[in-house]
Amino acid sequence: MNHLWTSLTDQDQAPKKVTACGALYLWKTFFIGIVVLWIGSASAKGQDPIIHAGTIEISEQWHSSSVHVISDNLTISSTGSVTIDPGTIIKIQANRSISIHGIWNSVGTIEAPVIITSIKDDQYGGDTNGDGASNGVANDWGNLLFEADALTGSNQSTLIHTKILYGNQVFSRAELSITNCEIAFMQDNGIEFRNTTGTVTRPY
Ligand SMILES: [Ca+2]
Repeated sequence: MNHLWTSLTDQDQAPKKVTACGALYLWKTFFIGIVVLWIGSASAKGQDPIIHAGTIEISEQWHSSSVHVISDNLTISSTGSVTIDPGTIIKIQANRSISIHGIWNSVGTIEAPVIITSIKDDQYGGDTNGDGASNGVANDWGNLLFEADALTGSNQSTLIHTKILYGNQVFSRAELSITNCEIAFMQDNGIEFRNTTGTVTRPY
């Protein structure tokens, strides 16, 4: 009978307590891990943007792990190509524009659209401009311009599941394919094609 009362040292009894504590410890670790990941993600999207300006002459892929800020006018040269991952947020400073001579592929999904918006738009990616709560308004930024010498045919630029908000307009002199996109709160025509053909498919 004595061995029943010395169970703290009994190898047959102790593991049950250890297992219970271990499960609790694992759950707490898991929960803390989730919180750390959430804070880390919020920080990455709110305070560590990737800055773009000037001319891009090579192929780049922009990922959704950081907000991308267009701090000054941006040109994609005839040799340049930018491919944008689903869920990527791009914020454009006041009066700045993006001009595309090469390729601009904005490839969102219905679950994770690409967002192209104003630096003041805190709805996406948090308070990137660091001024507290702020909202975008039409004409905050300039134009998304697809220039006449932009690549055509199978290399033409595409906008898929992309939201374009609070600029002046999307203006295209080149072939351009737009599928399942939302272009809203723009100052001028939301989108204008001039001397070219464009394809707009299945708008929201
Ligand atoms: Ca703000």
